[in-house]
Amino acid sequence: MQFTTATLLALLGAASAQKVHVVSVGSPNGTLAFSPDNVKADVGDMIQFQFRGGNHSVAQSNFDNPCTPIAQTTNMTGVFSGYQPVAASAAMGMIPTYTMMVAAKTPQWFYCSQAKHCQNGMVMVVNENTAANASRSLTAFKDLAKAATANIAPSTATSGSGNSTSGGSTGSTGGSTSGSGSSSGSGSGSADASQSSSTPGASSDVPTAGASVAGVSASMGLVGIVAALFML
Ligand SMILES: [Cu+2]
Repeated sequence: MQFTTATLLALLGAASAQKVHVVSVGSPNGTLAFSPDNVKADVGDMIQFQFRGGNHSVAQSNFDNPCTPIAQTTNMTGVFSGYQPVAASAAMGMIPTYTMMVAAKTPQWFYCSQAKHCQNGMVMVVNENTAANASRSLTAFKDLAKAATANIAPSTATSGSGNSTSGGSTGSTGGSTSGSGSSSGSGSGSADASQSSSTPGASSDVPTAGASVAGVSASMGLVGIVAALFML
């Protein structure tokens, strides 16, 4: 799987000025944070979440409803890495990762759906834009999160367990670059499905919404392509 990851990154690197932004999720000593938690990224850049310790997730909300899957408040499916438990002793090359493509310059808000991690500040933003709206800062988002009455996990997406790069097999079945995004979200709704699968068929062409979902399936598609290359 490292091989796949390396190849994927090489492929992406070759595809122009795309950057990969690494975000650490948690740490071996139990930090409840994304680091960095405020990322500026261009459309087409990748964000690779590296799960460093504990049992965390990356889920997408909107600004106004932190700690709540974005699918519950909009018609977006949103991003969900599933839970990624990591032993504190895990070697660096063995940690799970989850990679998504940035599909918009507009602010995108994320949280960890584990326990009260979201309320405790385990949240982050991609492309904060306080110039457009000073009240929509990461600080303000953390304050809102602190007051959230519940921390809700999205229903498990197809990329749910394990490493999204090795999840390429899943991706290659669903993830075409046409970006319907339906590969995530409509998933199996396993044990922790505190969300009724209220994804109302989030069909593709929602402006920013569909866009970031499309980003995910596009990246999964790429992984699929990489996997396919290995089959040759
Ligand atoms: Cu967490």
